[in-house]
Amino acid sequence: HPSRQRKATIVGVPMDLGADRRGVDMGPSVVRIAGLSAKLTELGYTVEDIGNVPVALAEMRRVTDTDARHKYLSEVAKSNEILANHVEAILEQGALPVVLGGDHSIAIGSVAGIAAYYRRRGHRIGIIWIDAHADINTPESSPSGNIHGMPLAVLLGYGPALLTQIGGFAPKVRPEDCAIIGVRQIDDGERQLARQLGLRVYTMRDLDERGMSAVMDEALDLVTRHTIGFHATFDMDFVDPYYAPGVGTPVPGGGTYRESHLAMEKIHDSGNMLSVEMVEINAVLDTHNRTGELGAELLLSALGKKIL
Ligand code: 4U7
Ligand code: MN
Ligand code: MN
Ligand code: MN
Repeated sequence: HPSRQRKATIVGVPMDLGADRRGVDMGPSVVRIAGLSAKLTELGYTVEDIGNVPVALAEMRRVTDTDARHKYLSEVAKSNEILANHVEAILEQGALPVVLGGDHSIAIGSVAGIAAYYRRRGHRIGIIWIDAHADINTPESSPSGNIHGMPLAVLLGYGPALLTQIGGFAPKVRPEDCAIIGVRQIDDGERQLARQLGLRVYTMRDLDERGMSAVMDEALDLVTRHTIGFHATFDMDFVDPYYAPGVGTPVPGGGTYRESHLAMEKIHDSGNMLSVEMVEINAVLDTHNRTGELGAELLLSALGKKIL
């Protein structure tokens, strides 16, 4: 199975055009500085870091695309196209993609690459989406116009064609192959679309009542039932701001340090993870790279690091 891969390739995406808060563009740096590559080597991986995908700078941008319903749409689309091609190439080389964001709009490119690769081989893929938010806004429902609140909708086929059609096909994933874990902030339009699609959304209340272990068992079963495996995307704002202060859209009442690791440990142990992504770490809002270090450690858990 592809997840038994011992080759890992890191790709960074210093994307902040999908979010309001600047500083999330330094996410790839802070996770690298935390020693991700060396620690992966220690775990037994052959590691390659191919550097960062180019991203336009908000300050340099010529203001041509001023539509406030989907800010920086063409720039976000461009970087995601490049990312999708890199991710597909990493899979073709027999390595496991480790994607470092950047804001969550980069999941559009990561999943486009993975979906394209496996579609060619006749497989569906699933997604485990760990996040305080559901990220299923459309330009019509979004209260902010920020694309980092829309990536899951885009991957399900809803939103601007410039994004949904990356790779030349849509949707990238079916609602029944997705699970969202940790939600505690959802907009009206998102709630409506989630219900309409029958999307499996595990809220913080589900985690409180059933525990992370039971929720992950169910979610992992769901996303692998009809698929070859899943992409794991971890939005650092899932974690309670007490442990992860360096995020752009903090929401109180999040996952603990150990719940976050347990989720990643179970993802690894499922044996079905196809690729992994860490997003929304904001270096400007962080203290002593506490959140960057946690991001690197969580990735290591997803890649097989064990206490014993
Ligand atoms: B993240 C929000 F309105 N829903 O769309 C929006 F609350 O990738 C937040 O999960 C989106 O961090 C958060 O702007 C996106 C808002
Ligand atoms: Mn998110
Ligand atoms: Mn979020
Ligand atoms: Mn956020």
